[in-house]
This record gives sequence, C-alpha cells and structure tokens, in this order.
Amino acid sequence: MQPSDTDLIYSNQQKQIKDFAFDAQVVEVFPDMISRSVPGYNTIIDTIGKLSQRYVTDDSNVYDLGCSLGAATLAMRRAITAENCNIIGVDNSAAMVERCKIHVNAFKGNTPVEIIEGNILDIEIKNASMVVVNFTMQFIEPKLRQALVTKIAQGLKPGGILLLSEKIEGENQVCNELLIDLHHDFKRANGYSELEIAQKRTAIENVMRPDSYHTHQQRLSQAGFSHITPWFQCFNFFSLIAIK
Ligand code: GEK
Repeated sequence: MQPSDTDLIYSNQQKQIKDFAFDAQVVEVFPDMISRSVPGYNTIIDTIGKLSQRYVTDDSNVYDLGCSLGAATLAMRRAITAENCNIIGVDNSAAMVERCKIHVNAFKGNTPVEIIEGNILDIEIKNASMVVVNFTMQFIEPKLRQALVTKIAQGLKPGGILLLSEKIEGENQVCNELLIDLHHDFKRANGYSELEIAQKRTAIENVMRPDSYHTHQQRLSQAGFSHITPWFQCFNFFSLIAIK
C-alpha cells in the first residue's frame, strides 16, 4: 500500500471536529479505513460473493445499496453464475461514485454493472434476487429505515435474499461498553492511535446511529421477511441474512 492510501485523517489534533462525511479525502483512504475499522469486513465481502452464487437467479436484478467503492458489487460479479442479471450499485457520495466506476471498470465480468449516484431511499427496487446493505442502514435517518426495508422486501422475488450488515447497539449497557472497548482494542491493534480513535468517534457520533439487533429483527419481520438469521458477529459489528 502507498503511504498516501493510509488513513491518517484523524492523526493530528483538530481544533474543531467536523461531522464525518464520505468526501474526496475519505475516498482516497477508504479501503484502508474500512478494513482497519470494521472487524470481519473481508469475511463479509467474501460471504456476499458466496451468497450471490447461491441466491442470484437468471433474469433478475441485484442491488448494492451504499456501494462505496464497489467491494461487494465486485465480489458478486465475480461469483454470479446466473444469466441475464444486472448489478445496480447506488451511493449518494459523488466522490465515491466517481471512484467506484473506475474500480468496477478495471475488472472484467459477465454480469453488467450500473453504478448510480443517488439516495437509496429514492431508488426503485424491482425484480431483485439479492440486495446488499453492507454498513449503510446506520447512516439513514432512523425514522425512514422501516420504509426502506419494506421497499426492499417488496422489490425482492420470493426466495430472494437481503444481506444486512451493521454496527449494533447492545441492549445491555455493561455488555455494550465491553464490545465498544474490544472494538477500540481492535483499532489500536490495527495501528490507530488514541487520538485517532477519539476524534473519529466524535466525528461519527452525529451521523451514524446504530440500532439494536432486536430493532433490526422486528423491522425485517414487519416488512414481511420469513426467515431471518444473524450469520456473523464480531464485537459490536454484525451481519444478518433475511429471506423473503
Ligand atoms: C462496502 N457497502 O464496502 N444513499 C446512498 N448512499 C448512502 C446513503 C444514502 N442515503 N447514506 C450513506 N450512503 C460498502 C461500505 S460505507 C460504510 C458502505 C462505512 C453511503 C455512503 O456514501 C458510503 O459510501 C456508504 O453508504 C457507507 O461494502 O464506511 O462505515
């Protein structure tokens, strides 16, 4: 990795810490940032690929909502064996979308990919066999989350799958604090300083609002998903699958 690809955004003391945004500065270091900050990120991306091989059916659409630089999109495109499918990646950060298109075009694949700059709350989901929401729901206004999940459920074909990964808020305060501490240890072990951890925490506080597992499960049931199971958890990061 080039030194310029390393996430040093919060390494110097900042006078005033601005709310975190997915801007050009973040795009430059995003792969390093996400792999050093999200435990299990690579395992989750690999599993998204494996699930796409199983669940994506011929003549259907696949959505990657909040696609960032297209890691999940590319994992799915490599793995899909079904025919006549389309992958649609959506992100509302212009800087992410610009770089994502370059990433996606750098690889060949049989399944066409369209990367759209837009709000995932506004896009239509139709004829879908798989929808991925990998660490994006936590940035959506909480009161709008049910409508989003319901729209996804309605846009999925019967037997279609949603993969949802999120940071979660523990319902037991003692356990929640322990998981947060363990996550900070994970970041320290990956080279982030106390200053970086503290400043990032302040920057992200207002923009990322995690739900409890119970809230996610209730929302998915209400949207009409029949089969819901978590398949991964490390500290306060988890991933679930919900099948229509
Ligand atoms: C990955 N899934 O690498 N509409 C569209 N995009 C949004 C919205 C919105 N309303 N809100 C946030 N985003 C990726 C990682 S990152 C997670 C996802 C993280 C986008 C935002 O611009 C960013 O690119 C992404 O959601 C969240 O598998 O960095 O913690």
